[in-house]
Amino acid sequence: MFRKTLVTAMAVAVAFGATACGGGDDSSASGGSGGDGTITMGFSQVGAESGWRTANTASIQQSAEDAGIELQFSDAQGEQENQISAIRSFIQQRVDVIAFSPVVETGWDSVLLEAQRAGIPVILTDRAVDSEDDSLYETFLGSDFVEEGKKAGEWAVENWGSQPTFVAELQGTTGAAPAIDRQQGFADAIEGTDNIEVVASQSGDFTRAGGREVMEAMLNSNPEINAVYAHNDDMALGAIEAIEAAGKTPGVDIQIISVDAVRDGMQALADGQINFIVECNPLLGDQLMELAEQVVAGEEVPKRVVTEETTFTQEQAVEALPDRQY
Ligand code: GZL
Repeated sequence: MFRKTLVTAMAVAVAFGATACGGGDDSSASGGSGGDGTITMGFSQVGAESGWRTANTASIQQSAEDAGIELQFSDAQGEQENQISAIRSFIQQRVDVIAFSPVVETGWDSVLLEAQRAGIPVILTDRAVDSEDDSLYETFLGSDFVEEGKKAGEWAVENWGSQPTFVAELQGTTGAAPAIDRQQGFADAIEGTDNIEVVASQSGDFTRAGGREVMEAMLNSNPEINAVYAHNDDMALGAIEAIEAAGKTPGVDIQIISVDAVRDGMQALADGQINFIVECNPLLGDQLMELAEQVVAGEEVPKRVVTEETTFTQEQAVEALPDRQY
């Protein structure tokens, strides 16, 4: 009897020890920092919905290679449940660190708690979560989307505020931090400018097709529209197609403000089809890998790392285009 109890107790101790080791401390586990000290990162990406996302993915993959970090990359195709499954898989693989861009703000606490209990640190990149408990992640690396919306609104007040302006707002993905915050920042900035009114506001899901479809519908039901605020360049480019199909000249009959400053957007800006773009920097890879190394080494990191970004007028786009990295 005693022998059986002892064997059982030892089995439990070994099992507990393996679990308590958490992310990659146990070099004998699959995944995780093996004996050679290579860091393994599990990354769950939103999808491939826009030019910005393509540039962001390329930056992360290249930076992981440059840093010698083993990247387990998962494309969620825009579905939150795919991201949650990927994070659970990373936990099972006992990676050293998990990073992801949450497709929407809500619904993350449970899976982030699982990562915390497994001892695996999490880095939020690009988009934020609405968790009350910020111990569930080490840091957020990305843009200040409210500030981006504010920059767009301030340009609108400056350039549209002197005449009656009826704005069609093309929102990003419903529930996504950039969509919520860019709408808020723009609304705050135009508040009190009587001449500017958002007469229609709907999600185009950050895609070119979505921007075109929503713009077509808006023009049919709001013929007075003479301005567009698009939460990203891909939707602005789709709106341009709809505006031209309606026999109007984008950038002239209907002025456009957009966000991102990816190459296709900058080209439309330089060509006069878009009037102003607020930059949103997708090149987060290097900073992400530096943060991952610090976090895995147990170093303190800032809770929020906001990226540098600027704005472009049509003249500035002509100047900047030749040197754009994305
Ligand atoms: C912003 C990012 C947004 C971009 C869109 O950081 O999450 O998602 O503005 C992309 O182009 O689809």
